[in-house]
Amino acid sequence: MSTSEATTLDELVDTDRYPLADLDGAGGRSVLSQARKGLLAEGCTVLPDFIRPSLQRTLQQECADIAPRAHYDVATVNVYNMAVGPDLPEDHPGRTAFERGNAFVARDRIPGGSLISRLYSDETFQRFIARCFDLDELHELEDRLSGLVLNVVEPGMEHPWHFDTNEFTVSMLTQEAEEGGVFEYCPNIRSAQEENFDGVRDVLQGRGDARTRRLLLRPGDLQLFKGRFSLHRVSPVRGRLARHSAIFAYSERPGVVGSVSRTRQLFGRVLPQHLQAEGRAVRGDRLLD
Ligand SMILES: O=C(O)CCC(=O)C(=O)O
Ligand SMILES: [Fe+2]
Repeated sequence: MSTSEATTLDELVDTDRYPLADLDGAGGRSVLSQARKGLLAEGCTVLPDFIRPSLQRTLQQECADIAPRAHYDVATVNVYNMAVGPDLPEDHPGRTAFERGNAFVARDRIPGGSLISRLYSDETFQRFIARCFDLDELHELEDRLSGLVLNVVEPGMEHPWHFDTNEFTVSMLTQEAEEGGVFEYCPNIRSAQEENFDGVRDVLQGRGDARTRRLLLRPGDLQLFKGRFSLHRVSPVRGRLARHSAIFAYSERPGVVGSVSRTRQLFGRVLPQHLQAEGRAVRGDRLLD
């Protein structure tokens, strides 16, 4: 298939293997239980070939076509996205600086008819994701820039170690790097109660191999991940090809809009909705970023 026009969810997703509309049947229950097991134990699960092989080339091409719309701004960051003042202890892992060289295509620059847009907004898909994460409800972000993004990591760049602000993330690789560009993560290295700065410091200083997992992802695989407690990164990309991944952001509460400062950092601009929502943000825990 070369075009995504008029493609139903059944044509897009391998629903023989992943019966999204029949989650209470034997096949659906088995897929859910497998996904929940991975999320519980490791904070991560991968559903290989979620997109049917006949559409994987379209998926790759559609995203490669929009990748030049990414906002580039190599920023110096740390794991916690925190300001580093003179009071911060010398050995605090927040003092380790990285270059965040990945770039995001914002949702308002992703065509509504593309495969990733249609999957993001599909209610059957959303119900499936909610069940995997054991959530009663799940909502698209109200944020018209960050709800759905394409993450572009060009050769020579990396998406360095970090924690996510969101409790859970849904993503899909759409183009592999020739070399490098591996998703690496340290399951549950921190909790809502304990930052574990010693463990985090070990990873940042290259002593975290024993606790680091590396995922082999192919275009069209769906990844569910809990990134609030698991330190993770995309390792430096080598070779000629950029690594592309679609990130589907949802929240448990309706109406979520990103902060002005973070939005400007990621996309180089804000919309009136970000200015209006400023100051109304609610956080569920007191962890650094
Ligand atoms: O692109 C990926 O696979 C990971 C992206 C990520 O960790 C993030 O956007 O927070
Ligand atoms: Fe992340």
